[in-house]
Amino acid sequence: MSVVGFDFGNENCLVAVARQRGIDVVLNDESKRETPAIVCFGEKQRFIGTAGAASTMTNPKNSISQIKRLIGRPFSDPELQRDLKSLPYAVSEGPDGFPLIHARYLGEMRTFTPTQVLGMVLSNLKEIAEKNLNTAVVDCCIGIPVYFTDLQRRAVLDAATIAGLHPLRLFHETTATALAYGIYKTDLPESDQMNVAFVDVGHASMQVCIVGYKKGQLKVLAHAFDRSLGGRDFDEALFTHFAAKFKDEYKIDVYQNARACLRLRAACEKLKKVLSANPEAPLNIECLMEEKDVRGYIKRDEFEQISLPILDRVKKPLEKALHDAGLSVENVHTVEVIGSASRIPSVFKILTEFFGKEPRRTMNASECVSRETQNGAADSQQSTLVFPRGNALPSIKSLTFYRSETFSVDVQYAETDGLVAPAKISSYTIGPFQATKGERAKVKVKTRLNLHGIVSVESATLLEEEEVEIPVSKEPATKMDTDDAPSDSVPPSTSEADMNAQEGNAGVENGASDAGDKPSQMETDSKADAPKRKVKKSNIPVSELVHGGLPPVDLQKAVEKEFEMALQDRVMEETKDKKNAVEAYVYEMRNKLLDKYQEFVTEPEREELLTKLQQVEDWLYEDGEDETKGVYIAKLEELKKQGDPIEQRYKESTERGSVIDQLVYCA
Ligand code: ATP
Ligand code: K
Ligand code: MG
Repeated sequence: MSVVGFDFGNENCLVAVARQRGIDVVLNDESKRETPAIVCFGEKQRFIGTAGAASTMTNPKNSISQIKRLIGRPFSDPELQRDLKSLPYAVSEGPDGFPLIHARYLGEMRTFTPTQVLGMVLSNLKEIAEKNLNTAVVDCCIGIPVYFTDLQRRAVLDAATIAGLHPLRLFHETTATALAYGIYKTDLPESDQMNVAFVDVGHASMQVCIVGYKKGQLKVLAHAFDRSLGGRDFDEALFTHFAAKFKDEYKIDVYQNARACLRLRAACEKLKKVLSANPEAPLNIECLMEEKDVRGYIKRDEFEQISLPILDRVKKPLEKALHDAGLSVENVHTVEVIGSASRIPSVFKILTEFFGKEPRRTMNASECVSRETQNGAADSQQSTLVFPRGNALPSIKSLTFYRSETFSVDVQYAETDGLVAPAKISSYTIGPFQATKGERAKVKVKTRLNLHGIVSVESATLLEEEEVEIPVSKEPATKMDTDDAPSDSVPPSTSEADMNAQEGNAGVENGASDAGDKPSQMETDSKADAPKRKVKKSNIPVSELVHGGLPPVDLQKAVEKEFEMALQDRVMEETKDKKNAVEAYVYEMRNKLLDKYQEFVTEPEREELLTKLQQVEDWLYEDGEDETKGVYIAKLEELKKQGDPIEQRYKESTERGSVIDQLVYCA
């Protein structure tokens, strides 16, 4: 079975299917690879994706875009606050400290969480996949930027659930590209490692990933990024440039007019794209504001000049990635660009100058989606680095604490320099428990870095030694601890990283896999003749206090709401279909009556039906313009009652005709 991959960008989304022979990008209804990440709320239904983008200009306040910027970010996040300034829709702070989006939907103002809106975008992508594959799509992989925080990852997973999807894995966009490249390249070296730098410049962010390849082998050497550097910054530079120019020349201040801002921004994005292919380009907008038509013009050189502050920032992630990978530019064999903003000539030039070679565009970002790879960066407890950057996924590790009573464990990021979200991800309360000796007891806490790169505390076990006589067992203590049947003993060779741990500090112990680290009920020290010591293990309750991600009840509610909204959309789509069917019938029947049905109707019969058809046509443009599905179905039935007998007569006659033809032929 093929795996469906979703790549949701700040601007565009892609659906891809991993097939045996490679990765195919699925086309949407408009036969395009890219589907805009936009949800437009209407008076009767939502318009998502391409349909949503079409409504942006006419209904800007209710067209929600750039959702990737909002997802999993607290309202107070300064970066989010900056982003909000250029968004045409209203956002306020919700009771939980996360943003709430305001939009007019079904005739009233409503609020939606970014998670809900991403859920809508994902369900649109799900639909595109289903139409194409002709099968239900539930299991999927979803691409996220490498810098997404735990909160953002949780939000993406919640959004997927809302969309009725089950993500097998969240994967890093650039890592997926690197993997696809490795599959695509058939001439990778056997021994000398070949280093490739992948540079993704998207709409709002930039990511760099340096990978070392050998035949059948891939090593991610470094990741770097700028969360807020992308194509939209160039749009903004052009926008500022022309806003000032028009103020000067036309005495209009677009900043005072939301619609003018929106139109100028859109025109600037177009202009930017034109400048990728042409050395100069015009910018003309009719009736921008105060009934003034504006005309502008810019050369590529001047565009580059006004973009210098942005271009300066492009180098930083490149330098960091190179440094972290421990490479110099000479060691980078190939540079691969992805992301459409890398098409800006000045960006391409900077990359060329930096690496001393021209980047290639072998991997269309789109081709790299549905491959699952992951690595994560997260950290935990008393500044013990549990899961270093680049830790394999999934992964389980044990922490050892010496405590006498209930305590708490915070999961937090090791480095916060590159992350805006609160460093703290979640808190776990371990307890209550009773240490029998009244002193500090040994407590093992099992933590897990899951497939999506999310850290959680799985369980806690209290370990207490007791000296007891153990009846000589016939069974040697070599039975392995298995998954389904917890045994009473394990071999004493179990590695005990905690032996070296200082009091109060946590010792870290690696667990190779999920199955390899199941806590057993008892651990026996089976030294030959010393008094037998038993380690009594008892489970300690663990409760989680998550900062972010929806509580199950709220998630369920969001799932139900999405179901209702999707139903409404479907009803409206079907209504349109039924209305179209009435309209099509009117035109077709009229043509046929004047053409091939002519011989099969009496004159009065024909006149009566033609009049009826005209009435219905008028009705469609007046009273019947906005009716329910049922009314259109009834109207079509009404017409068919008159039309069907004529059609029947025609059919019978042509069938008879063809029988006669056959008879003639046989004879
Ligand atoms: P992100 O990666 O930030 O999440 P995304 O994946 O949606 O966003 P892309 O689709 O890779 O982004 O790129 C979109 C950006 O590329 C937009 O800013 C768009 O204006 C710009 N862009 C598209 N085509 C061109 C072009 N020919 N020349 C210059 N810029 C372009
Ligand atoms: K994209
Ligand atoms: Mg992208």
